[in-house]
Amino acid sequence: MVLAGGEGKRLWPLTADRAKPAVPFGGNYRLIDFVLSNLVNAGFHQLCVLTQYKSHSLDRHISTTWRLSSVLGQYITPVPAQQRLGPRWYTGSADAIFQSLNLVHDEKPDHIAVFGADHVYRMDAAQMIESHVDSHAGVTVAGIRVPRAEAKAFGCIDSDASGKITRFLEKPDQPPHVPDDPEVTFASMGNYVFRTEVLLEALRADAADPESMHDMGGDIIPMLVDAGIANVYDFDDNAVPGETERDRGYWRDVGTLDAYYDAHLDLVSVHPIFNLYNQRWPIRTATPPLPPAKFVNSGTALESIVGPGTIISGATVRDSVISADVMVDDGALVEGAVLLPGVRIGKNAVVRKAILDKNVVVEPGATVGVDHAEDRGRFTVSAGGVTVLGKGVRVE
Ligand code: ADQ
Repeated sequence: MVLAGGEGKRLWPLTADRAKPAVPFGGNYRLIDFVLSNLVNAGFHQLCVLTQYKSHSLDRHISTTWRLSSVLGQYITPVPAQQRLGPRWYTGSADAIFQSLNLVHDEKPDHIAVFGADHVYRMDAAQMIESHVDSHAGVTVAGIRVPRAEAKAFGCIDSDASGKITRFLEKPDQPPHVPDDPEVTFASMGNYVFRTEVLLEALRADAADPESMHDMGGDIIPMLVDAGIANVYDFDDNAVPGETERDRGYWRDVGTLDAYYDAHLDLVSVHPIFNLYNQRWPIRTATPPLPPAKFVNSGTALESIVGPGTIISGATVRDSVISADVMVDDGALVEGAVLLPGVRIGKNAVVRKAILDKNVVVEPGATVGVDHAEDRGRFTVSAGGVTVLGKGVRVE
């Protein structure tokens, strides 16, 4: 089960019109393509994607891009909130699963993997599931070492030498650190594998608890840690075919505009720390039927990714991720920018350190990311100084 109902408030305005897992990423992809690739490449072909918030583009993307063969018993199905247990939306990620248990009863699996949909990474999910089955744990939580300064946003894990989780703190103000480094915290990646009966029992207990927020990380995992049946799977142990020394262990929660922007810059350096070109573990998606990118009138793009259908005419593009069907016109300068499909940059316009959502038009001579004070009055500017324009905005 893939949890894809997140609202992604901190990614506003990119989530004004779509669920967070549907946010475009890396020129060609949407965020959900990463987790689905990690599961499908690992051989798991029966996946339910639980959706809720503004799910239209997510549903469309899954239905059109991720169709598998029903003849072979393979499916990737978006499952919207069905209100089977009463007239209410999912109240939290645990409630999303609780309300969708009919899917589990249909399949009768021994184990259920519950993965988040908001992350950029490569992971062979089969290795985690194998470790879970071998250990006989009730639940196995994927864990990764993160800078302690960032750990407030995560579930924080203490574990013993056998891998048993001894303490789990969801988003604590004072994150604990690993024994050998005060600057590092062992954090939950939001990916879990459960023995089915353990998950069912935990969800029932959670549903009956009036104090619960019905959250996987906040309620279900702490309950199973208290019961002494939770293990951690160390992401350091995961090896993916074709990975390089540099991109091994890469994992980013792109929950904020700055994290989303930085993860894009991770793609465009000469030796990227996340390598999209590893065809032994492809990140799968469908691209629209567009012609190849074209560079005319001495237009250039350096340290950049450029999508199909894009034309760079007499313009300079640097350190940027340019999606499909973008037009950058003569004399324009685009530096450190993430341009989503359909963006138009007019003659002599300047765009710096910015994210431009679909179909944004920057008119000839206009600027974005040049005068921060002016930008703050007109657009969203992130804490890290990235100017962000929502879908279809026209910059005069
Ligand atoms: P968060 O990412 O803050 O922390 P949450 O917002 O619940 O937790 O998102 C987890 C996943 O569930 C996301 O893929 C999201 O799209 C989805 N989701 C959220 N609400 C949903 C709903 N109502 N219906 C369906 N899907 C929903 C979690 C864990 C932490 C862990 C981090 C890692 O709680 O312990 O450290 O993920 O990023």
